[in-house]
This record gives sequence, C-alpha cells and structure tokens, in this order.
Amino acid sequence: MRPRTTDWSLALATGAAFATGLWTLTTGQVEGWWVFALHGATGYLTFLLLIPKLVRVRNRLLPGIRSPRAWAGLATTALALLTLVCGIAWVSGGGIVVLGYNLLNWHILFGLVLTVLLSAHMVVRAKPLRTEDRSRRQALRAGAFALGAALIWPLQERLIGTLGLPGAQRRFTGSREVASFSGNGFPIVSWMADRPAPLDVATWRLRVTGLVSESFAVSHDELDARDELTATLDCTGGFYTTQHWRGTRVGALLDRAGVLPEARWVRFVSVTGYRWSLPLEQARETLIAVRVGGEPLSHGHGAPARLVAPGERGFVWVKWLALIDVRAEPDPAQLVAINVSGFVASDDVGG
Ligand SMILES: Nc1nc2c(c(=O)[nH]1)N[C@H]1C(S)=C(S)[C@@H](COP(=O)(O)O)O[C@H]1N2
Ligand SMILES: [Mo]
Repeated sequence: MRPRTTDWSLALATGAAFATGLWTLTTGQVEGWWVFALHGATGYLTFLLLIPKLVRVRNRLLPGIRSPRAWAGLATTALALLTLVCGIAWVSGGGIVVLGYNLLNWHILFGLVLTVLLSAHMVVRAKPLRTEDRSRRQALRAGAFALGAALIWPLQERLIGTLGLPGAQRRFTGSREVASFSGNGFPIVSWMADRPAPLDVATWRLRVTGLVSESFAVSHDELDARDELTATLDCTGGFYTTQHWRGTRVGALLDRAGVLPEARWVRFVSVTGYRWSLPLEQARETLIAVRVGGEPLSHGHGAPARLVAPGERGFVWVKWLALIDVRAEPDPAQLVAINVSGFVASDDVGG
C-alpha cells in the first residue's frame, strides 16, 4: 500500500476501534454482541496496518532515537501494542491485576491515551490523499487488510475455546462472574468517586416528580413490596453478578403519580447527584430494589434503595436514590454528572 493510504487506513481503523470501544461500554443486551466483535476486529485491523507502517518508518525511528519526534513515534507504537496486548490478554482470560487495576482497565486507559496522542500526531503530520492513493488497487489492498482482521476475531474465539482458556467462560460483554446469588456478597463499585455517608433508612424518602399529575414521596418500608426480578449487574470494570432483587416496579410508582401525555423519559437521581435517564417504557420495567437475595440492601450497594435496570450496564443502576423525575427529554448533563458527582458535596446537590 502507498504510504498515505496506509496512514489514513490506520487513522480510520484506530478511530473505529476507539468509537466501538466506547460503544461497548453502553452495550448490555445479548443482541449487541456484534459491537464487541466489531471492536475486536477494528483492534486487529489497527495491529495489521501497524506492520507496514512500522516497516516503512523503522529507519527513522530507531537511529533517530535522540530526536523528540522519534521518541513520540516510539511511545505511540508502544502504547498501541500495550493496548492490543492488554485487550487480547483480557478476553483470553488473563486475571492479572497491576497496581489495583485489571487488564481491561489498563486496556481502556492505554486506548484513551493512544487516541489523544494519535489525534495530536494527525493534526501536525496528516497529509491529504492524492488520486494515486485512492486508486482501485489501493482500496482493494485496504479491503484485504479489513478482511484479514475480520477473520482473526472468530479465529481468536475458536482458539480460546479449544485451549480452554479462562476467557471461554466470559459473558458476551467480556465480564467475569463474581458471587452470583450471594445477597450483599458481591463487589461494591462506584463509577468515579461517589462515597456518601450512610443514609437513615427510617427518615429517607424517594420522591416521584416531574411530568406527573401528583408528585409524592415514598418510604423505604412502602417500597419493600413483592415485586421481584432476577437480573444481572454487569460492570464495565469487567465483572458481572446475577442476583434476586426485590422492591417496587417503577411502573407501579409511575401509575400512582399519573404520567402526563408529554412524558417520554424517566431520570433516576442519587443523593450524590449521580443520575441517569431511561426511555419511559423501559423505565416502567425497571425495579427500585430495597432487598437483594432476601437481605436488606447494604449501604455499599445503595441502601435505602437502588435502581435495577436489566439489560443496562452497571453504571445505569443508580444507587442511594433520592428522586424519580419524569421528563419530556433525556438529560445530556448526566454524562458529566456521573463523572463529577463524588467530587461535589452531596448537601449542595439537593434532591
Ligand atoms: N450513585 C451512584 N450509583 C452508582 C454508581 C455510582 O458511582 N454512584 N456506580 C455505578 C456502577 S459503575 C456500578 S457497576 C454499580 C455497582 O453496584 P454495586 O456497588 O452494588 O456492585 O453501581 C452503579 N450505581
Ligand atoms: Mo461499573
């Protein structure tokens, strides 16, 4: 392939790997398995295209070791390889933990830094494609790389299965099972820094408000009803746990409040300010849980009450709920809120 064709293919492949990687974090339903496959394939494509690129620039990288540009190139190459190795090792089953972080965490971190470095590199160095870089032959060659990458992914899966690697046991999301049906015995996780003080179950109330005929507040004991759900909490950090949850269906609470015709979304807000919204019909099927495996929900798992949202990744399962807010639109600021909530005093957030 011509240099610029290689470089632009590499940029596209890396961009696609980044985008599909982000996408996997919000994919929790089995029908979305192909997002994970696509992420694997774009990752392998990046690796395949890196080979002609490195062969081409090797004479500039290695002898020029004293120039800053060569260092930037070497660091980027190392990051790309680290991202790839961590990703492959994670799906194969490597349970290695380095400095408290598993291989998936490192894969994500390296991938993020790599994307930033590559974007900077392209701003400085990218050259436009000329006619000869866009020829049919060049397109066919790039296509051959893509085909090769698409074939590696099923091969990888076959290999993991045949060799009986631990990765064969993983869920379609890549997550490993931990402490299913253990009541409160599964890991306690926060997205960023949420760590509120325990809430007083006796005086705590959950408010249902927004686009409803009548707002109301409900106590912990009132929520301790007979609605039950067996659902899988699948954290983007790489573990999943299946539990029996008990509490009250959100649909029942919404019916009691009387949803107005313009309502389309339901936002679940934590006392910490952490929040997420779901489409109305999906929200109706979720559960406000006060028990897990028959035990009262522990503080770490979100007591007095937390959201159980089947098919959504763990970060949607808002803990330490304060508010159910019926809206006409989703809440774009939730993307910021989940990342900063723990850094803001919860008294200032209200709810
Ligand atoms: N208020 C609040 N809810 C939250 C979080 C958080 O940081 N704050 N973390 C989410 C994430 S990332 C996950 S995986 C689950 C973890 O639930 P657990 O601690 O019961 O395992 O809670 C979710 N709910
Ligand atoms: Mo998570």
